[in-house]
Amino acid sequence: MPVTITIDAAPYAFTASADRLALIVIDMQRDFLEPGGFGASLGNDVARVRPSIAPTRRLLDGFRAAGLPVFHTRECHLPDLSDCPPAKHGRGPGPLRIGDPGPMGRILIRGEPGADIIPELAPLPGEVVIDKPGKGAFHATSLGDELARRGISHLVFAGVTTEVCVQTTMREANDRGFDCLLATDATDSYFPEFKAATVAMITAQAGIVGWAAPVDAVLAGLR
Ligand code: TIU
Repeated sequence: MPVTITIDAAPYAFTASADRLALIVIDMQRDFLEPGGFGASLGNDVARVRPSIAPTRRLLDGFRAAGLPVFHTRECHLPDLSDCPPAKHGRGPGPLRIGDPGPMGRILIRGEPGADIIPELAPLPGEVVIDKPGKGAFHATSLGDELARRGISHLVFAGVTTEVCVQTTMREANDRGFDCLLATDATDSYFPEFKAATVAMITAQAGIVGWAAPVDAVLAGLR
């Protein structure tokens, strides 16, 4: 019989069968967390999202130690930008746009140094890495199939930014029938007030989108 994992969470306890639970780390890439990348090109202060790195590492270590599956995503585009809608390409203050050369290679392009996951959180062999052209990780990717193939029904989320790619993916997952929990200190926004609002809005209305809990509570549940 698989073990049932119980996590002390808001708005109430999150429970999952251990053989159906996975961690998804969203877009912890140099392009969002280091100067000179996509996040900075949009006018953001990347220092604001770096506090989530250490808690995300602890969460990763906990899932790895428990033998539970880990998925990573990267927001990035094909070198010819064929998967980047003109509406997305045209957004932002400039002068650097998606595909332009920057200090970490071409901005938000697959295979460039900026699109890499930061070294502190590098995927291990066997962990699935999903390259995604959108904010949501289910849109135009194999994520849904990869999760279905493993019988995953419950997801713990970490990553950046809380209200953009993390929340979009949680909402996609929620509509696809997954129970989702956001690890509150393993996610950050360039706008602290947006992070706080996201945590509040996903857990309001009896968990209309899902659950939220700090990394310590998630790790206590895995033990
Ligand atoms: N700009 C911003 O807050 N986020 C993104 O563009 N992508 C992700 O959240 N990964």
